[in-house]
Amino acid sequence: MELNVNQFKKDYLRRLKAKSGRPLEESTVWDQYHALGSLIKEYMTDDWVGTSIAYNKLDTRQVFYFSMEFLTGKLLCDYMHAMGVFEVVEQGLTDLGLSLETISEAERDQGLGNGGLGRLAACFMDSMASVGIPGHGIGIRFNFGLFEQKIINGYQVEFPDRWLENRNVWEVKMPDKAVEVHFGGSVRQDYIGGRNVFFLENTEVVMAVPYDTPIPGYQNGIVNTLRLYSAEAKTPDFDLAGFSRGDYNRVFSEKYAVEAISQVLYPDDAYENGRLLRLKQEYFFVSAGLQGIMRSFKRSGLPIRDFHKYNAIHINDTHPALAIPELMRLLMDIEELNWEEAWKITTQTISYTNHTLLHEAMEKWPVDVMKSLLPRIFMIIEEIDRRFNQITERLYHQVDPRRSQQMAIIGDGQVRMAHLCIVGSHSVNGVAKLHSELLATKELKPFNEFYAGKFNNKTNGITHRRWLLHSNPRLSAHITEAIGDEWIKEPESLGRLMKYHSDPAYLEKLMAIKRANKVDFSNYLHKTSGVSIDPDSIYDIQIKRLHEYKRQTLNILHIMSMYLRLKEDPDLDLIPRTFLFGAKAAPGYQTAKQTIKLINAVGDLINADKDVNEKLKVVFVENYGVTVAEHIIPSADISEQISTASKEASGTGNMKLMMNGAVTVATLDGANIEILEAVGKDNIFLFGLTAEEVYRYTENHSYKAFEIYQNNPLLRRAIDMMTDGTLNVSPEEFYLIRSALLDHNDAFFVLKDFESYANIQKKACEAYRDKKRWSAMSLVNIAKSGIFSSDRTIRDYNRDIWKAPVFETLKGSL
Ligand code: GLG
Repeated sequence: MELNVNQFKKDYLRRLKAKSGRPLEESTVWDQYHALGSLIKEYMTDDWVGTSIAYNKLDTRQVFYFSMEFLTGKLLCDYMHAMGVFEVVEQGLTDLGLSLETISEAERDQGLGNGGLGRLAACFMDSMASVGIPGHGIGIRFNFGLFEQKIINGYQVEFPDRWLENRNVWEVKMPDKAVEVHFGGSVRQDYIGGRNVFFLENTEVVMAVPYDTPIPGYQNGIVNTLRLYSAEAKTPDFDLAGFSRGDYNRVFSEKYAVEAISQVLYPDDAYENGRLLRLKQEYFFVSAGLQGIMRSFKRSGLPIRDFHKYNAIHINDTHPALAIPELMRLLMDIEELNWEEAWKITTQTISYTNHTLLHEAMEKWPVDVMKSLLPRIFMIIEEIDRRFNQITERLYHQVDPRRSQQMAIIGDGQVRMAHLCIVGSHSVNGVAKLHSELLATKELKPFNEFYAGKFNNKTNGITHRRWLLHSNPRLSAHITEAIGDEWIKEPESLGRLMKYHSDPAYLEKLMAIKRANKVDFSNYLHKTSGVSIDPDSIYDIQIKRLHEYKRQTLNILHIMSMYLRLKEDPDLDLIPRTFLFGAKAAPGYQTAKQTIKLINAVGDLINADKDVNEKLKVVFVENYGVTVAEHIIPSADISEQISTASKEASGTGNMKLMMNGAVTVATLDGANIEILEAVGKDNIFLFGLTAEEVYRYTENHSYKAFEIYQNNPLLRRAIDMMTDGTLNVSPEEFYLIRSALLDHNDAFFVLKDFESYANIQKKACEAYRDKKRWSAMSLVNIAKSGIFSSDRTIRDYNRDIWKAPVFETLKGSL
């Protein structure tokens, strides 16, 4: 948009006064933030309204991305970049004696997600708008996002994330678009006008009230919408008669029970905890979202039989799986279509992404729970299952009689949500080549054989605008100086940087930028936690959720072994290295929590020991999340992507780090494999078992972890360090970690991969010594990262699955 500094200052001062009731001199940082946010939102309003009018007017096919999680982070600076007003606003604020940096710190992270899955949804929102696809998000407006993590005495302690405490400037409440969602009750069946009709009776009614947040595309005038639903009790707020009789508890407990639905995000990543409230959350937003879509579709006057031609609904993992029976319900019970018509529309509307092969993450709901919470929905699932079984029975009963049971949606007293998603959608995709291949050839093989062509791959991506353009301004400027700014819209043109591959001046500047970013991060860390780190050491970074399969344990055991070697030989020629960890553990995941304590205990030992602390430092960065990541990633030298092969579906942190010039230490897992393909084997450090080997060891039970423990003295000493008193803790402190490795035969092959990990770490350090070589490696990583932009991912989804139109701009369509 067109905006000059003077106009901005005028607008801003007026807005600040109106919002805070105070003049500039007396305003607080929060007042300043709030005024700025609301002004930026207002600047966006014309485009926002215009976009939705244009989509309606053009009767365009639209995409709705249903996701339990949207891990958005802060929005202010992102939005200013998207609108092309960043410099003007920054200048205007400086003129007024304010600092944009300070003001943007006042914004709370929108942390409505656990990790990769939720962050992916947020990247997709940005890319859909920027690429010009009519695509919107549908989810839940949790009052509390993912918990805030504090490290107290080395332990993770969780505190509620009160992100809405001071209101949210970006959202707009839409009470007129509220819909009712029904739980419980019973189904009455009637035969009217020659057809079976179903009525839900005596249900508990919850109001789903949408809050809309604008999602601006990058300087294209397109503004899509993220719609998050909040649960409210149906008016009146409370029963006044009961209240006056003094029956406060009952009156309020009903209201709280209803509102509990959108109260908190479950803090489990890649793990299903099976709570009833969770199932309520799932149905709540899916039903509300579909009713909203249906309502506006009907307003358009288009025939209901064409629903799938105008709406593509994507479900992010199985959490929104109930979209399938719910859409069937709306089409049959409300729109009066018959089963076959409704089924055709539903399956052609819905597509599904699988994000994990871990069995503990596969959602299953007990039949009796589903039946009593959602009786009509359960009936529909049963019918889908019955019809599907009929076909598989007929096909397989002779060749493989067990197969149709294996493929059933309902089995062993449970509803298997992944099966429901596969049967009820027209596309099933994995999130990286290896993952999609394992889905099709192993985990979901019978389905892949049954549905030829339904399974496909869509390798994940990240928005290079947030993760490079905004969070690494120095590097962005250096890139633009060399190859122009086309990469912002066409990230694959980052490839042109390859011509600087052997240009000493360019590479030197690249390293100077890395150094400056490392100084920035060390200042940030010092300011936020009091810890000092040395920008001349290697920053070796593992940032992601804490999970056994991600193997933070491998990293810390290797650090312990380095410590032991250094103690023995203090003159060991090591380049000083700072190991940084950032990770939240699910509050109920004890092994993961012990790993946090272990990292901190090892850090306490090493950082205080003068024999080693010139060369080694271990830091656990508190409360890892989107904003912390934006500070760390530009400073990274080494990116640790060391999951057990076959366990990490894709990973997306790996992409963010390479894009910022970090070199990856990687197993052949998830998207690491595609990073390898992109950069070539000389620009990545590979180690460890392959997925095939992991499967083989698991299947033939030939792996013996204890033997490795016995035969590798250094590793044994590192493991024993957990219990022998070297660390300042009781011998039981790390009981679960030790027992997982030794008593339970190390399910994630930490011991098996230890030696090759230690070797590759040595190689990485040698490479780092050679500054020229390292800077060239770093450059290749940046240059080849364009394919990991979520713009590419979104274009792939749209080309193969959604098939929505792509608009360069909507200007002129009104
Ligand atoms: C999952 C997977 C990650 C993946 C992400 C996004 O575990 O490997 O990158 O989704 O597809 N639960 C997750 O974060």
